[in-house]
Amino acid sequence: MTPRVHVTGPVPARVAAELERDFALVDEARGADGILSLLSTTVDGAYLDAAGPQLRIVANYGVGVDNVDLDAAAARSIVIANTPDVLTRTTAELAVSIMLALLRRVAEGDRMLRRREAWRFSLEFMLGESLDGKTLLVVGPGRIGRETARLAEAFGARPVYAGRRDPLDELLGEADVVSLHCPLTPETHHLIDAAALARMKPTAILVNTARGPVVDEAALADALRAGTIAGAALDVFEREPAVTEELLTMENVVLTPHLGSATRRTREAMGLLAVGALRAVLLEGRRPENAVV
Ligand code: 8YV
Repeated sequence: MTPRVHVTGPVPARVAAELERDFALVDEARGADGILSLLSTTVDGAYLDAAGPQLRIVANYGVGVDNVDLDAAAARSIVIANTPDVLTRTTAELAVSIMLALLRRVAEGDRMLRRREAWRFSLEFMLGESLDGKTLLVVGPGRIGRETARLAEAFGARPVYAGRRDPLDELLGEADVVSLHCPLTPETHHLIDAAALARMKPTAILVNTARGPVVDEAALADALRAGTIAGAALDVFEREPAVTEELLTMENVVLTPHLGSATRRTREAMGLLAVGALRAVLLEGRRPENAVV
């Protein structure tokens, strides 16, 4: 019998075509043998139980698996797969893009022109900061963090790294740019809180392309208002799709709507990787290379 697969949201046409080739697509999780989940779907024990005991794999359309209860999946012998590697450079590129947009006031300048404000060229007008010579603290030196460091080095930044065993507190005080690349776990929830922000230099900026809840967004708004830090570039938010209202009013804040992996090529590659995991488990009876559980 053709395995039944449920997809929790719209996927690129090419990915849908691949799914249709090998699987019977079903409208609900209940009764599915495999699930292709988007990050907006919470896959917890209750969700897995509602799907039923025939469920064998959940392929998550993303590298982050914080929307999935891995222990609950392991307890039920359900394979969980993710989509690493294919989005590494794309996401690092976005991190450096919003970093530069903030430092060089790209978004601020764009907003000013769109307001049709009077302006004229002058030597002191809208001066920014170069990434050249800056100390870049990469929090979470995994694939995306290291690639972000590599790209930033091309602009003259000096990367330093904070992993699970590194003294984040000290490093925060040295950095000009703090860029977050850690997964969201109970340990990293609100890793950047009021105390962490207070350790940063008043001239430093925070960049987040990881997960919103790694930052205490209310504390960040307070820190930006008080001048505790100089700015923030955010692609992810604590209560997505909501954005803390005050951040929307601040000129020293660059905001993008979770675009880290958002190129057609990358989104297709992620989808094909997820389909490959579904095929491995449901058609070939083997564990996929990109299994995390
Ligand atoms: C995706 C992401 O856009 O991979 C991740 O962890 O956050 C993004 O690349 C998202 O997961 C799509 O569902």
